Amino acid sequence: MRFEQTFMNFILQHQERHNRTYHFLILMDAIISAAKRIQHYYLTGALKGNLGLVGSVNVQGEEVMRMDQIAQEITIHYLGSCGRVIHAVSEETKEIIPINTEGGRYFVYFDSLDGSSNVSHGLPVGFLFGIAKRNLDGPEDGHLRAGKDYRAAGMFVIPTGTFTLALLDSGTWRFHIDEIMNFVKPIQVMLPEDTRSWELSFNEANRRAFAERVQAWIAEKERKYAFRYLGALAGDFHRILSNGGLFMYPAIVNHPNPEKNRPKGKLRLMYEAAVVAFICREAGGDAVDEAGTPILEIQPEEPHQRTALYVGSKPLVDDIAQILRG
Ligand code: FDP
Repeated sequence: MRFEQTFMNFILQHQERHNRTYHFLILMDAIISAAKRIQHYYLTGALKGNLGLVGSVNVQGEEVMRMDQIAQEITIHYLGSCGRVIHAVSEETKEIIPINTEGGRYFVYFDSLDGSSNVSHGLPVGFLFGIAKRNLDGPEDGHLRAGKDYRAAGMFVIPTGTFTLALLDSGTWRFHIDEIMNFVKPIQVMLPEDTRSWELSFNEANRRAFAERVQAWIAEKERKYAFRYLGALAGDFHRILSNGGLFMYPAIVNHPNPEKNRPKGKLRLMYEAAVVAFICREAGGDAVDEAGTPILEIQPEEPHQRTALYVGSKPLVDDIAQILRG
């Protein structure tokens, strides 16, 4: 019989090789448990027509909880019970969520159901998370960490069953869910250098609302690369990691209805942009914002801060960054 290496075994070996404690392993066990439970909910919900659309009512006549609220409740439960998390920042909750403020060791920034427009179709959504660590050598002030201070970042594509995890200075790894719901078979992911498979991923409907210099850059590249867009960051970024190219959600500055402009971009820095930027850097890529500033360098001023995002193969990020910096 052939047994694939499990995620837990992989992470155990990683911790032992680096002479680290098991605290991180315990935290990862909690995150994996949450992801599996969300995956189960998503699959069975699709089957029963119970995916939790706003205001919908299930077959028992009860109001259905929205899938993103379910995912949030599941995640907070596991983060709380593992005893290793000081506080969390989540897309679903306005304030920072205190969890184990005395004994906790890690900060977790997450969006446990990203890409909500795909929910009603049962199409892929993401669970994105970044992990930072408290200051163990002195007083901890609990401040929000920039992406460069994350220790790990990961994303599950649900219900596809893939899990990608980047560990600080140790690469980006991809796992697949097996028949008994274990994530197995670590494969190191590096962005391909061969430009023939590269793709551009962005919402084409927004194109004319981007800054002119961004529109001109796209016009120059469009003959060279295919466009792909699923509308869920984890799924779109998963493709870019495998095929190379660039995912972007630029600032919206030229919308015909100026009220719909988003000069700061749409995506959230702490649990979307910095997560994929961290994963991308460990896979040999890079990420910048609308000013060409590296995403991982941005110090968050508030938990739900938005940013424009350009993330992917380094030559393309360098190219657009030069234009963005003017
Ligand atoms: P959604 O609004 O459906 O939750 O930040 C959320 C996100 O999805 C990303 O997952 C996705 O990449 C992007 O927004 C899609 O936005 P558009 O629908 O504007 O393209």
